[in-house]
Amino acid sequence: MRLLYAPISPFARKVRVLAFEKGLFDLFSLEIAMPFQDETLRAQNPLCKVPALILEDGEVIFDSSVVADYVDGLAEPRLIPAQQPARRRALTFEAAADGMGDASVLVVRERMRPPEEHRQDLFERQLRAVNAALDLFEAAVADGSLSSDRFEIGEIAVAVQLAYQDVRQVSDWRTGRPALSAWFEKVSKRTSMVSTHASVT
Ligand SMILES: N[C@@H](CCC(=O)N[C@@H](CS)C(=O)NCC(=O)O)C(=O)O
Repeated sequence: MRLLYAPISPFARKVRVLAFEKGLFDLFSLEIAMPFQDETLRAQNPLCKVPALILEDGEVIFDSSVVADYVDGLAEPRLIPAQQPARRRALTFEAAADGMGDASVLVVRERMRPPEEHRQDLFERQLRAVNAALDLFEAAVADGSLSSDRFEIGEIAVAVQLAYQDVRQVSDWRTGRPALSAWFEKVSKRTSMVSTHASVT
């Protein structure tokens, strides 16, 4: 299987971390694709986004939650819980983390635009989404619904998006969020996180 990814993409990293945690990392041949520079990716994924997974028979699957679900089904232990309510709670954390990532990518792109083209209203709306998601995660760590004793899809999705906040300096997310900061400190030491870390050069 070929996993098209970008080194700093948090969405692609979610899949890489999940595969690593399941011991399936070696199943993938990793291929870098740069969605904003390389339109050839569109032949695989019409949205021209990473990650995209190309199966042995040429079938292509995306987006990251679909790829994660496919990879999770390949072997035990399942990191997407099968039973409710654990399943819906984990998937809701994944959705909140992915949505925070979508908003963060827009914040980063908006900052790259010349000041005269800046859309302050759009920018602030995305930052409100980022901050509200971060507040949700802070509360979830504090009440134990995000755990450092397990590292399932919800935890993985949140961890990779927090790392992206740092890599792209999207927000000063640690301020006022002590539980989330301590949680991230702990989970980012996992081998799956360390070995998939990438920085902007
Ligand atoms: N919802 C998608 C989001 C993926 C995504 O936005 N990936 C970024 C890289 S971090 C990308 O490829 N962006 C290209 C674009 O937006 O045109 C998923 O979960 O896979």
